Amino acid sequence: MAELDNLVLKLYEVQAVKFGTFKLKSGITSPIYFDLRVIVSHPSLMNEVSSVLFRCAQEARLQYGSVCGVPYTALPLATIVCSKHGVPMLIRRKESKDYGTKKLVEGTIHPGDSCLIVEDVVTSGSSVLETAQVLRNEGLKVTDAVVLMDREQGGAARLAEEGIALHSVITISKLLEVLRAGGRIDAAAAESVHQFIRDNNTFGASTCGLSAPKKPCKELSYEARADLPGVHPMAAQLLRLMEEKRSNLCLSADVSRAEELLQLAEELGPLICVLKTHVDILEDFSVQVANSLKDLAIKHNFLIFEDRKFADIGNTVKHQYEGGLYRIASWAHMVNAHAVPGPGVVHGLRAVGKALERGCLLIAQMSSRGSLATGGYTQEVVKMAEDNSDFVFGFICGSRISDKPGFVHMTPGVQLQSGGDGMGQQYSCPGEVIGTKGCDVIIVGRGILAASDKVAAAEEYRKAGWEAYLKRLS
Ligand code: S5P
Repeated sequence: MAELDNLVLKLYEVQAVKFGTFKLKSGITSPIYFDLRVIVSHPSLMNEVSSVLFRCAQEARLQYGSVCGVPYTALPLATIVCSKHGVPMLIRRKESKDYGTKKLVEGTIHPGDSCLIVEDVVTSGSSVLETAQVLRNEGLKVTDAVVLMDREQGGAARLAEEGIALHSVITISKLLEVLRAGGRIDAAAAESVHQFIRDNNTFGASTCGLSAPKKPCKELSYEARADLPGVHPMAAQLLRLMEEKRSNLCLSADVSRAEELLQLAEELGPLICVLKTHVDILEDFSVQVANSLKDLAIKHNFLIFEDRKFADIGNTVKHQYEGGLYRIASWAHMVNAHAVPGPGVVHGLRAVGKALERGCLLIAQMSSRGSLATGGYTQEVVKMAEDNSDFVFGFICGSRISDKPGFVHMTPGVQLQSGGDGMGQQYSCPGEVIGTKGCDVIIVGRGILAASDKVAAAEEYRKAGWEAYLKRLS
């Protein structure tokens, strides 16, 4: 115990932990700040931290075939652990190389082996999860992570929900206790940090408490997510209206005549959160049709999503979005884009849509058999969304691919019975998409359009999607 106390004091001495007023990346002001990066300048401290991390894994009797440090701070720590104890190491790249093999993980991968994750500080658990996801995509098992400092803000619960046990060397409560006893901070500073931790739990504040819970905490409701700071206005609006209408159903209104489209919007509007169009399927599109659709969106409180899947260079998509016959930007609240062209596609769309308060979804995965949008590609799409989160507010995907609560996950390929359509489309049921896969919105086309009573079918999907969401919350 004394050894750990000593380590805490040393971390304080080298300013790896600081007290004051700090503006975090999220915009929140924090009374405490960790910067474990500084320890690379203190070799003996590096060795000490690596030793306690290794011991933590030993004490938990963890079995693993390799170790991977979360880039970048934990990378040298993992290196020391592996070098000292003869454990094979894997390196996760943050960005895949633009050339060559495009590997996201360097080192020899033995699919099926367990890989232990090493991290310096855990707050929400998102960095550990990102690394775990990349390793899991390579076929590795990830069940445990060791961390020097658990900020006790919900990370352990979030990770537990994803099947990862978090083993921490020090908790923030312990750190405060030691610094207080050692006279480094006063009671007021300690209390303000305690208060901050209580107020900023990233994962179901009420049930998490101050210490890492054994059971996963409740996940955030759509409404709670809408209220989080920094959430894109389009995501906030959508999440709020979903809660209001008790609907996470998006109707894919893939019809060929405007009259049919408007009739669907009128009759099914009250049951849906989003109406998705492919206006280039319409035989008789006109600006008047778009205006009528806009009126119905206001009347029934839903958002319009033109599923154009932009996939060209920025300058071209800018014109496709703004002009031509369809003038999509003038009536669609949201559009989607493939990430294939690189970030330019988002920049082109943003040049038109940002001022109009529009939003964009990136296609990270597809429901069709043999889709190439998997693994490293999907990871890169998530990164592109994070880098452009002033315009991108979510994904078209088949499972939850980002744990950032501001991103909305919308999933096509949904019917009450799983199966396919003989042309590559693959269907999952609402319970699986919302409950098991953790997505937010089900996109349903033929499941509703082919029914003789479309209103009754839409209500059935709405209910199934909503009940799966409520179950997930509980
Ligand atoms: O991966 C995808 C992405 C999309 S947006 N798979 C899809 O099926 N979609 C769209 O969702 C597709 O273009 C269609 O409009 C809708 C699914 O329709 P359904 O009739 O198969 O439910």
